Amino acid sequence: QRAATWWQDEIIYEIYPRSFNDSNGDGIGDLPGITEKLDYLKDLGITMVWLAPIYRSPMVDMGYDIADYQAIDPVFGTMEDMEELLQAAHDRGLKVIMDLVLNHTSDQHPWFQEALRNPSSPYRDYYIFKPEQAGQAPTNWRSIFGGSTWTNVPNEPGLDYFHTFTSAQPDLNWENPALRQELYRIINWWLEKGISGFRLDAITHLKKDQDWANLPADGSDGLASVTKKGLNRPGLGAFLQELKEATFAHYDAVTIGEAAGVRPEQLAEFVGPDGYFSMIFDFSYLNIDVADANRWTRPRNWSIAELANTIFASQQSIQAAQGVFANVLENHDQNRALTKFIANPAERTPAAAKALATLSVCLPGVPVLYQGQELGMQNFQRDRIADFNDVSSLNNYQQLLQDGETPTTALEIVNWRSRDNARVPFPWDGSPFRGFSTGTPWLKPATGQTGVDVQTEQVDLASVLCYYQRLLRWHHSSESRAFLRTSQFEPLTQTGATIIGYRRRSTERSIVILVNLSNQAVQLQKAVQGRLILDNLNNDSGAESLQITTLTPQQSLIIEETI
Ligand code: TEU
Ligand code: CA
Repeated sequence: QRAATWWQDEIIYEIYPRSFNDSNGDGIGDLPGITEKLDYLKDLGITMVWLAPIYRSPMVDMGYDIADYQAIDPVFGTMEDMEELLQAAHDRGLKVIMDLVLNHTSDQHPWFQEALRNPSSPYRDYYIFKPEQAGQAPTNWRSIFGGSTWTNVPNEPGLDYFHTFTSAQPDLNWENPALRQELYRIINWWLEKGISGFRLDAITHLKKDQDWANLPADGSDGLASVTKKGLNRPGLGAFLQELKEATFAHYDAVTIGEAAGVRPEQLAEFVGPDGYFSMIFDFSYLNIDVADANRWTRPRNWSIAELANTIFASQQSIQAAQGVFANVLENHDQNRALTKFIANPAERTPAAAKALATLSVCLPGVPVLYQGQELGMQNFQRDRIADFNDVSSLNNYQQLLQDGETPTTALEIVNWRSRDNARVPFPWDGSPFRGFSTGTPWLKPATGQTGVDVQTEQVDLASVLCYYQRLLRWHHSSESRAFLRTSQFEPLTQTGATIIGYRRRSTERSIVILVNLSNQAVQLQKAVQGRLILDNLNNDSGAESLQITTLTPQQSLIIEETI
């Protein structure tokens, strides 16, 4: 059994600051807006806030393009506002972690600007510059958001710089020790300010294969995904180990790696007791609707059994590695869980949102919620491409048209996948601007989700919000916290095709989680005997012993088994 660490008992909530709460009426959420709402978060039952990037940025990728790692962007406020937020959070017993983008900066960062201005500047070697080959880009790699990974350096014909994401996000050259030391200095500066740790953005992209070799094309654009040469490549571990030793380890900081591409047999190396990070996100089942990793398409068909098996396989590999997962249903890059996991629009009900909550929160690992998930928000349909903001939505729309899709189909696909589904203003109430701002919000609020807002749900015991409160309170209670941290995970296979079930077990206790994601009542193949802890369809959970033989449509149960 691995030793207990403080961060294993946290319940984390991701805030997308731009869309959470606007304190000054400019239509953009900000830090004082977050400070105003800390009591809401405390009441929800979370213990730690993760702030998506708030650094100075031209916002081409909404803050994931950093122009100054040590300054707050003016739209979010000032460094004083940040210090006040930290103080107010700590006063309430809440911790704060920040988002750390180490793979790239903004093209407006002074390092990059200096590298462009002066070819003999040491900052040239902070980034990756390569000559074109007979008018061709140095390699045929496709960036994550579409198009080549190479962009011509202004005023230097024949010379390109490398970017895994948009051309406004030049990649840092991690091969350069001076750059690495500079980043460590910045990280430690933030840790000294009292933040509790970081979520590490795109962290498995740091290492690029140094052969800079072309690949066989994997798309109609003649390019091949950069992930084949720049994701979880040999040599990455040496960077991550050095990073940990130079920074986080000195502060007992919590780290959550956004670590796409980590294979099950690498989990011990990444998140075992001596891993590079405290935990990484388990994204395995968030992409269950994705038909093609290289381009946007309509959702693929999948079954509840497939979802169950994906979750089970993930949990079994993390358990074997003695590692810890950050469990997520949503984040700022994803479509909404209720839309994704419930295929039939008529079944996207509060009950279904609560059943998904049960499924995710009771898994071994640390729950990470995303703003609006606790309200049961859904995707929001837009009928014009102009209503989208996200750079990947706009790029993918153009790519779909180029690939011959009709505008209607392209829009349908973008509506499904768009990251803007998660980025709409947070609904504090049902008014036109959702109580998010007194001014016009930067992004159109979601419509057609009447009653999905804090004001309505706070006073309705049957709401998704009140269920999350009960679930998180139970999770964090002294009765269950240590048990959920230490107990084993066992998939239940004798349930029925549309029930996802698992058991958490120690030598003294056993808790069974049963989740029926379908609209049919389902008979259990084997009855469960025990005390009901939580029923998503019924607010007053009884203490009496029950014999559970059937789950009603969209029901989820947490049962303390009689053993
Ligand atoms: O996303 C990273 C990201 O897009 C990759 O993890 C990608 O999904 C994967 O490597 C493909 O295999 C993060 C942020 O969450 C996102 O908002 C930013 O746009 C992006 O990094 C760039 O900073
Ligand atoms: Ca504002």
